[in-house]
Amino acid sequence: MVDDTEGPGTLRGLSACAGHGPARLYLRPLGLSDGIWGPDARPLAGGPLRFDRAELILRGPDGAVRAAAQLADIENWCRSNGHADAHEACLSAICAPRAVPGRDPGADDPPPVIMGIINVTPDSFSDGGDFFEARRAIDHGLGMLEQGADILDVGGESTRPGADPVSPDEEIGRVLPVIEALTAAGATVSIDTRHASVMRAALAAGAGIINDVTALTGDPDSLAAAAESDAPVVLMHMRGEPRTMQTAPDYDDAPLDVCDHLAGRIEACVAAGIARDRITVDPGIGFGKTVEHNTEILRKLAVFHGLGCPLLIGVSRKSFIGALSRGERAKDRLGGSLAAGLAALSQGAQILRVHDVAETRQAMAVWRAVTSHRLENDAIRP
Ligand code: 7PJ
Repeated sequence: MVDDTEGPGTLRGLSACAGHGPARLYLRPLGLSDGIWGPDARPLAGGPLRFDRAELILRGPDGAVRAAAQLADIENWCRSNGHADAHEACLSAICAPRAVPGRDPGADDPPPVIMGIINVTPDSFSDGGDFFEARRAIDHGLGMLEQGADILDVGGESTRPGADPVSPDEEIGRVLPVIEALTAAGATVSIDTRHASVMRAALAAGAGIINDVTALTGDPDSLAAAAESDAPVVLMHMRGEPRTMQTAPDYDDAPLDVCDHLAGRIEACVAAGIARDRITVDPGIGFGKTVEHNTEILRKLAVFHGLGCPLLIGVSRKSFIGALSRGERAKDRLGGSLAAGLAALSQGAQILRVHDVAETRQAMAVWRAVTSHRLENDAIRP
């Protein structure tokens, strides 16, 4: 067995230790760039990022074995070792174009989608009552639209670690006026909830996307509520539930365990009548994960493209940023939020969920200008 704490090995090394019992196959695209051309280059999610190398991971009952190699060599190895079908299924899922919520399907140079966060939860500094909360949330949302948000994510229940749940009726009372006003202003709104009754009320009020941190497991009626609509659904991974999720979270392999969980939730959704092309996945940074789990998931994020769905990432102001730096408070974590967000985009994440829309737009514009090779390569490409 290759010790996978030592990083990827070679395909030859893999042959020596693979093949003991059934294994699940993953491919993690390496070296993603829009400047890669040539016969072996494959597009990520239809492009413009491409890759010609990957890490092949086989995980069986005894653990995982890994090798980094050129795509053609990986394909040949899989054919000779009984993994041809799994390899073809995973590579096709990674490469297939996909509809991304909040993005114009006709765009040929699609920028990543920015989802602006609107929390309609009581603020300890405010005693102005519900209308004041709603007015403030609406103004905040209109401001984010102006700054370039593509989606506004409205939530009425705090899911921060240790938070107490609120009743669905109270949640509906908080979010409905905000959703109505923002959709009337032309915004694409997602509803951040784990309650079926809130999903139904929000969709009826104009919300166009369901965002559920429990991946439709938080309420026995959620799968039905999503299935009876035709809205895109964001399935986020969470280990445990908000009140207890940060108590000693444990994984065999955080990225792969989260990937397997999301694959299971995609199948449950499809079985419940939610079409696969309506689903977006999210590894749930900060939800039942240590700092090491969060950073490993972000480092290896490209493995999630094998699920065949758009990838949404929420890192904005999360506590791992303070933990990696100087313990800054949430409002002082913009720099780390931008760094983690851009790292996710460079691995092909399609949607970023952020508090600071203007700053994210600016960072993204500069990042695209200095990392994109498209114009240059159009001139020299074979
Ligand atoms: C996320 C979310 C996230 C998705 C929250 C916070 C906590 N929904 N809702 N992904 N986080 N899809 O913003 O710190 O990461 S609430």
